[in-house]
Amino acid sequence: NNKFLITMTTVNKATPSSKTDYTRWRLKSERGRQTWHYLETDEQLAAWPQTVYDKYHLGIDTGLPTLPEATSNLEAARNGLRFFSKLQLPDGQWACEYGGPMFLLPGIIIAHYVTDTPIPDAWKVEITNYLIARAHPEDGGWGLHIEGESSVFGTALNYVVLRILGMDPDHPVAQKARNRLHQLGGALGSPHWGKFWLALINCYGWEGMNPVPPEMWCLPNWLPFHPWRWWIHCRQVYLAMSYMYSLRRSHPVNDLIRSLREELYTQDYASIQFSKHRNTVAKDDIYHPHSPILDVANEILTVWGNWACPKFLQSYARKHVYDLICREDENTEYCDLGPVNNPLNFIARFFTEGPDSDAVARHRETIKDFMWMKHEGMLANGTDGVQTWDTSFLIQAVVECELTTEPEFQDMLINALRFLEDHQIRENCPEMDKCYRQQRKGAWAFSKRQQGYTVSDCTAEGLKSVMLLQKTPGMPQLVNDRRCMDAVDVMLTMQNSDGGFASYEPIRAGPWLEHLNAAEVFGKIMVEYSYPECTTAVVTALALFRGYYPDYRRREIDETIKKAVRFIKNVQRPDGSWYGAWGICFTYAGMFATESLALTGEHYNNSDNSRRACEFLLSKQMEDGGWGESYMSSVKEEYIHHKNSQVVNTAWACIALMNARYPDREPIERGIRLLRERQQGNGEWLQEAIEGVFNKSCMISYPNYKNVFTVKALGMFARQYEEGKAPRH
Ligand code: LAN
Repeated sequence: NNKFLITMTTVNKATPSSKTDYTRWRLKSERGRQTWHYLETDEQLAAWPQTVYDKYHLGIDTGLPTLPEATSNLEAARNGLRFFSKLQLPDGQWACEYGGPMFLLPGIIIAHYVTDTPIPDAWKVEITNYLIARAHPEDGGWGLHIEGESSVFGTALNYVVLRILGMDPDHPVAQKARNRLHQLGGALGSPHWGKFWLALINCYGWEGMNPVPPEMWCLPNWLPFHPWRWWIHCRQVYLAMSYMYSLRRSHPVNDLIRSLREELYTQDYASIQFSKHRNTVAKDDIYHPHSPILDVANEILTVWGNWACPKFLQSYARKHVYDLICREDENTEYCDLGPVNNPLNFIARFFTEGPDSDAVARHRETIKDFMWMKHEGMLANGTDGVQTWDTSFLIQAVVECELTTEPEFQDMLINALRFLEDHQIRENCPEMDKCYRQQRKGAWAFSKRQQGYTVSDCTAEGLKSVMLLQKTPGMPQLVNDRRCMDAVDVMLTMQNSDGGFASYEPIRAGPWLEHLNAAEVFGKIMVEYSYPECTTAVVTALALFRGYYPDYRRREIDETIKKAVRFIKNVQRPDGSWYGAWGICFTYAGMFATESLALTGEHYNNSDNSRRACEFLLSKQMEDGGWGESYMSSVKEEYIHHKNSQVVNTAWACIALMNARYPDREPIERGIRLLRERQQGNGEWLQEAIEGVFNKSCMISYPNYKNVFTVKALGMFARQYEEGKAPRH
């Protein structure tokens, strides 16, 4: 196939594979919708030149110049921004890889397979390359996430992906992965979601899956365990899953499936009695074991589904669930909440409305938004991007550096502001109560407006960034007062009774619902929780807003802030730390929590909480002056050092100490020096260990952090500790 430059590359040291021509890949971002394109003809190539950001993400030399060596910390921050400004896309945001989880690609590829959606050849080559590059270097399997140990979930599903994409079962990579899978006991030990995907492609029996009855959506809303109260990611995944579980429809058997049925198991497929394996889960896969209550519920619901559920109720429930699936598609312009429910909804619509329906055509487009191309190949991102989130942090880093009026950064900032303006959500979902949606008019989502899901801290960071920039002389005023107030209105609907803020919605049910957590591989997935990170983002946004608009809902804002700071104090651990749910881990949460304390004037010299926070962080500083946290901190809920210091953890820890106005500059300066030493000549920082996490067990990359929080830390240090300026709080 001469479409690809077939170069023999050595991926993962051992295995030669083909590679596409990297000079032909282009990243396009239209109003936040980011997609990768492989240009096949020379005319296309001539019309669409490769940019610096394309090259950067593909690992091609960008040719960016070495900058004059920084002679001060502020100049180093400037250099960082000079570099980072080159990665901004024309629509104003900083698209980047958002990989890590290894269970997303299988859903996307299986959705293509089941719906007969062609997979572009260039994708096939590069997804294969990615999976080869990311196979466990010793045993050849895949885990829950890129840094994890091989599991049945990761290995069985990614093996299926390789086979769908055309890899021969005798290929050494396939052989090695299969051996690993068999060592782990074979695909029978897949966790619940794995069993589901395998059942869809007819490589597992539906009767071997613990039930996901759609009828639960017909229960009265006041019931404390009604699915509308679950955490949105859990509820939207199980929503679509329940529909397909109820249909029990699988892809017709063909040669590939016949072959997979033999490859995935250690026993003869025909001999497997799937109904006996509902609870068979490989021990290495289990993070959250079943509770006895869940086991009992599963037994009852199996009987219910097989024999007791009246037909009329079943078909009523299916219709109801399908209506919710369609609403989800429409409310999100077919982006859907994330990369698990997007392919699920796609398949549900395909099964129900057929291959030529409008819904299927739209899904065939939006599913592309999750794909990302990098030097290792093509992967699935954890969301349809990090657009709003990372754009907000960049703006705030520039604000901390007090460089918002610098002429050389004007275009970048105005473009970033335009992006945030464009991506503020302007309308609530139609009939939002019927689809159990949170108020969203005025909110920002994590990725883009089209996706349309309010996130408490994305709204807060978006609002802060807009307000801060719009107060800068010379900046256009794009978001008017009313729209800032709308954002505040949304946040004020979201405080929990403990004073904290959760992610997408206020808590709708108690943590006891984790007893019904059936996913096996994730912890804390059933309901919302209050998080110090989200809480800090909201209170700092409210406080900033209160400064600009002192009369708007003043009493409520004052109350909200007071209660929220109390929450932050309440969840501080005895050792002075906070557990971070979304970044790794205690350094991340420490950065936020100390900012909340600073907001109410609590610093090292006048607050016990602040002092304990500093002491905790200082006790973790490494020999070289940096901080480095292993992702095992998140898993084990205790601080675990990475073997090396990390620029991102170092920046977070330094920011935390500066938030607390830690009086001795020496330890902070050592951290700052480390950031300086690791900065490259062109202003960038290089990728180190993975930065983010969700559901305690799954890691996720935030590659922009290394270029943003470093700049912020340098700027804060320069302004506050070197120039002696008052901090913003
Ligand atoms: C994210 C990414 C962003 C993150 C922050 C804004 C950082 C956080 O402060 C609030 C929660 C949020 C929005 C978040 C929630 C869970 C997400 C969407 C993710 C970690 C990215 C991927 C993850 C999602 C659940 C992945 C799909 C997996 C399932 C278990 C359905």
